[in-house]
Amino acid sequence: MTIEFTRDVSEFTPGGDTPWTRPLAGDPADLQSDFGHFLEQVAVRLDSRPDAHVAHEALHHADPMIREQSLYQYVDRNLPDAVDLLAEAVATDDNREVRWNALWALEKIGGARALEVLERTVNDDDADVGEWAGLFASELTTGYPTFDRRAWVYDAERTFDETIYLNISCHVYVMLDESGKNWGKITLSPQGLARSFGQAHACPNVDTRHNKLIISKSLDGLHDDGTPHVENFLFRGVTNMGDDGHGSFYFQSRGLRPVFLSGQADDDSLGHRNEQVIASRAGRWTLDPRVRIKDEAAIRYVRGGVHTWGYVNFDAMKGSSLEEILFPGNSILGTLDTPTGPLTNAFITGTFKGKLVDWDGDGKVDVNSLDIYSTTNADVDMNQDGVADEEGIQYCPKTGWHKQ
Ligand SMILES: [Ca+2]
Ligand SMILES: [Ca+2]
Repeated sequence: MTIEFTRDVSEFTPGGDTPWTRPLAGDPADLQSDFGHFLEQVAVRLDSRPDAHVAHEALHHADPMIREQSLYQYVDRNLPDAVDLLAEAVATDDNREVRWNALWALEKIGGARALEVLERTVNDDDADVGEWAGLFASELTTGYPTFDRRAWVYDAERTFDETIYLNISCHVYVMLDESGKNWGKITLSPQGLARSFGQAHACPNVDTRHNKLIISKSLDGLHDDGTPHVENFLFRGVTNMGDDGHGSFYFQSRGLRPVFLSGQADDDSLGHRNEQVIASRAGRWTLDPRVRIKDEAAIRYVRGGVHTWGYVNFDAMKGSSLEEILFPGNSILGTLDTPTGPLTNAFITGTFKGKLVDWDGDGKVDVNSLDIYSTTNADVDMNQDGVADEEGIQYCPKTGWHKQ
């Protein structure tokens, strides 16, 4: 079908490399307003390893983070045998996080072959790997998660009713120059992101969870004394409980934190500026009526999307290998609407999934056993006694950023 216009409209039609590729699909304002999708069309992958090298490292690299990164890189390249590579990692890797994040990558690919691998892993020897497999298979076929029926353990003495370990998978689109035309892409698997940004935990308390949530991030390997680097975020928002047992939520966070001009956490060599950094998160959690906290059902699982901005010191990364780039603290969150906004050069967009896990291998799901260095107001609390180390300080105070 050709539409004939009576006047020349060429000046209004899109040009360049991104033509409208879905005729009759609907309104482009609905379908093409995702900034990440625009960047995806122009960005070049900064991981330049040959495909065969990526596949080899996915199965054989000594560092589980690099194995997982390689799996996610392979998937991002849309290679036809990605399902087979993921299936082999699920079957052979000895790191449980690599295995369950490989299962998640299979869910992202979708389709009958991926579903078959998920379904055959449901009764895995590692109950959490098996539960993830069943959960992803259920989501692929129904949109809803399923859970197994293990016993569970809850510690009433801890600050948070639940400590949910978040697997976050994201793409980081880095502006390569001032032209606005050239973007690079770094795909981060959950362990890759945790290595550089820190491991995130969602920490709901039953009585406040519909409107308030602490996300606490801890990063190992950054401090010489072995203590973790901690960043906490106080999110507030709303939760829709219209679908029984499932809460869909939208939360925002704004907190004072240092933007280190080095682009690296706790590296004050180039100075820092203290800014209100914002973030938002939206998604859905699911209750398990079997797991009870204070007479309420526990959140057994959460999933959602996240996008934020960051500052990557790209000059320091040029010519570096993956191992050299993904070191603790080598990327920080930034924000657009502040005096340091012009430094912000990386759009971070991704998804997260977290469920309750048996961390100590006793066969019981651990509801709130993970160490979380935060008060219920997101202040840093390194001795986990519920009292802020310094009132109002949500970001690791080790550098003294809050006093300068
Ligand atoms: Ca346990
Ligand atoms: Ca304390």
